[in-house]
Amino acid sequence: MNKPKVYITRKCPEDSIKRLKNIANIKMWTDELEPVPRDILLNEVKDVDAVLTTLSEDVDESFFSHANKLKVVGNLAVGYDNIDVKAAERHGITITNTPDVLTETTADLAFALMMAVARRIVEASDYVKKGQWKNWGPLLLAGKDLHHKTIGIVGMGRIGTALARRAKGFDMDILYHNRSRDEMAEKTLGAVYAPFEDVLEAADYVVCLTPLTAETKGLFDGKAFELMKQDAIFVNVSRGPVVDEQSLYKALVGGKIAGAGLDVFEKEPISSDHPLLSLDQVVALPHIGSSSMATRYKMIDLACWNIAKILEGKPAVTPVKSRE
Ligand code: 8YV
Repeated sequence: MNKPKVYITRKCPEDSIKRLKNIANIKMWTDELEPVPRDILLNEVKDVDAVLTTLSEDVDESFFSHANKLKVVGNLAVGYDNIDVKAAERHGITITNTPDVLTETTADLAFALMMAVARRIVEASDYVKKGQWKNWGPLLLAGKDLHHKTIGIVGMGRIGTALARRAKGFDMDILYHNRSRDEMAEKTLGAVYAPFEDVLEAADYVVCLTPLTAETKGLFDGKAFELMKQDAIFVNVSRGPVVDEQSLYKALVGGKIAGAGLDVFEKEPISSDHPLLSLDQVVALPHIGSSSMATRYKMIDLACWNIAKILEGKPAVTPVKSRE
């Protein structure tokens, strides 16, 4: 019997895809960093049973219209805003994501960004490396505390709760805003639910963890930054378009807020001459929220497992449905 065919849109380590190797013929794009060109991808889609995608691929109506026998698209991310899930449902194609396995790693990075901006870690490291450290002064590179401050988490899903646990360990007060209440976090961590605007007004650290949807696009606009405390630090580890970057830049330059830690941007990769990158009070990362070696292996394995299940005629492990 012919084995099913799987196309993988980014070069992954051979030992990370072993779940699929025995059951499928695998073709993989040859570059680890450069995305597969659209025309090549659409050509590959024609002849395969499954595709393992990343956030770089638009999995939309035109993608599905090229497919002849596609059964499943396994997205290598918990977010799936790159995928038109409704279109997939119309075509009878299963979409899967990689939840849970990346929760703790991404929460670690969110906390690291809060810390990096608050304690000016990047500036301070540069100061030493550039040979500027000649002396000591009482206020040399003085930053802000995290302990006993208030964190405001916007988007209290799995990663939000994991971040709240870290904040609790730093004796922080936890405010959150979410579509639904998180009773467990309220009971066990003392997290307090508040309307979006109230979270912005009260928090010393505002962390954006909400998925990108039609409702959340541009959620952090000029008005939102205006509401924040002047010494607040804003962190985004979800999706760039949830933030209006021009408003964020204006808020930072105008002293409406004190700093920002950004792992995601409206357009990725962000151009190196983007105004936000010129600011000392901004720490910018190349979308590495889930990027620990162990977690990336787990994500690839889960994406492969989902694909394998569908190819074996079984239900996927972590399928996604279109949002209402
Ligand atoms: C992705 C992410 O893994 O999971 C998500 O939604 O944003 C990251 O963890 C990364 O961007 C690769 O697609």
